[in-house]
Amino acid sequence: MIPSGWRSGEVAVIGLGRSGIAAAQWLVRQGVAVYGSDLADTPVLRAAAATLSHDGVAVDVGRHDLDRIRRAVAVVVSPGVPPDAPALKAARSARREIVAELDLAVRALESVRLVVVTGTNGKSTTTALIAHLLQTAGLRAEAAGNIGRPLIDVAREPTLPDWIAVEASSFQLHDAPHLAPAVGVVTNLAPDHLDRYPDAKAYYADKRLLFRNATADSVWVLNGDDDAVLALARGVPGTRRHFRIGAEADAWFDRVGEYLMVEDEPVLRRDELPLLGEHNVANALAAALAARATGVETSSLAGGLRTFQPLAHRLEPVAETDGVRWVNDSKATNVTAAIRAVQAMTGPFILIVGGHHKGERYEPLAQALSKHCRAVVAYGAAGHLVAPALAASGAPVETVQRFDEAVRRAGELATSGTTVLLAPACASYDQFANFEERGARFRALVEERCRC
Ligand code: UMA
Repeated sequence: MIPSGWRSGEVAVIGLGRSGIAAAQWLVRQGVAVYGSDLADTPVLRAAAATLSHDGVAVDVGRHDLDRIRRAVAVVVSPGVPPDAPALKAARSARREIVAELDLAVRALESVRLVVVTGTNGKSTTTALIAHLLQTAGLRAEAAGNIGRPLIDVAREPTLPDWIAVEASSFQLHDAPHLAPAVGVVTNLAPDHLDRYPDAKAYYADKRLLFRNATADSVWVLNGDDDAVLALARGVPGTRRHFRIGAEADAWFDRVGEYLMVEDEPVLRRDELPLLGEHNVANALAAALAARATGVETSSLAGGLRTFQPLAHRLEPVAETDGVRWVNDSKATNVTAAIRAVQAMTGPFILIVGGHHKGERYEPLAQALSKHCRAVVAYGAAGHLVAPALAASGAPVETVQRFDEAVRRAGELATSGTTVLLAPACASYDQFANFEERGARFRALVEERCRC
């Protein structure tokens, strides 16, 4: 569980977001002395600091005490803290062990089997769907990790589940040396987070850490249509299961018969899967194979797939006003995800893009804009970069500064029968704390329109 050396001094927790808070609280409950710190100083962090102090954690907000971090017996890092952050440089220079909150959790949850999902897009939906399929089959299963609930939170429950579907980001995989999934899933790979990685190769290298403890007993569920995924898993021990769209595989989508096929059996008609877009069919197939690898019978898959509720902020239909459908894909924080969202549009739509630029090029999104795209509204810090790139598609493009203005303008442009799609292709940080806050604002603005 906790390395014995950790009790001989103080463990430093870097970053006091959800992961840092949960990790610090778990450690103090185990009788470990904890120093938690966060470089930012906001009212939310101050409130968190007060709670942590009350729990017995020594806390700093607005600074990291680098000497104290150098003296720590170990360092637990939040995913949002980049490896070159001064706090981590200090820890490294003092040869301190640095682990992710995810790694701490893995050690605490030794008895629980893990299905770990990584990839660039579709991780959260696939993770939630795996947990749902396992629960529907009567297994005690939960979803945690990058999906929003720190994994260490699960360790605090009085009764542990049998299985956890864990969404793991590249940031988390970077510092998780003990992670050893029974089943691992890679949904797809495309360049992302280029504001943190020097190039896509470095980003993929962190993704490959999913396999670091692979054995002959491991099962890997891989996207058979994605060469980068297949290359990532090359040479890794274990059993490989593939999912594909339109071509036969262990699980595949029969486009002609419109059926989701698992191990040669038709398990579900496409129109029974309550998710928009073909990429979500791929996610469902991945989840079905992962569930099979945990022992779920094929006969119980259909019930689970049919009853799954789309996650908030992921191609989530929010409302319909005056014949205009509003779809929230605030989680489409990179170009590939935004392309998937526009490809899921089968009729006329207005696209809202923009936010915090992460270093990607937007031309591929322009190429993916179909004839259905009636207009684009680009907003925020990235607006002036996105707008010219998308104008090349021939669709009319308008640029505004504030997010609220973008939603209002999209509403003015939309006529009956049109969808307003929020698929920003950018992070939210220029105007929001995270993509959830942006999606919630979108919903609130749409609901205000409904009341008018
Ligand atoms: N900070 C420092 N010092 C530094 C740099 C940052 O103290 O030098 C602080 C920041 O001020 C911040 C904290 O460190 O307060 C970082 O927190 P965090 O961003 O890791 O926040 P958490 O609330 O712990 O959220 C993290 C994940 N966030 C990121 O990876 C950026 C959440 O994923 C995840 O749900 C949560 O842990 C629980 O596991 C979000 C995300 O955007 C959804 N993930 C990326 C993605 O999906 O694309 C990877």
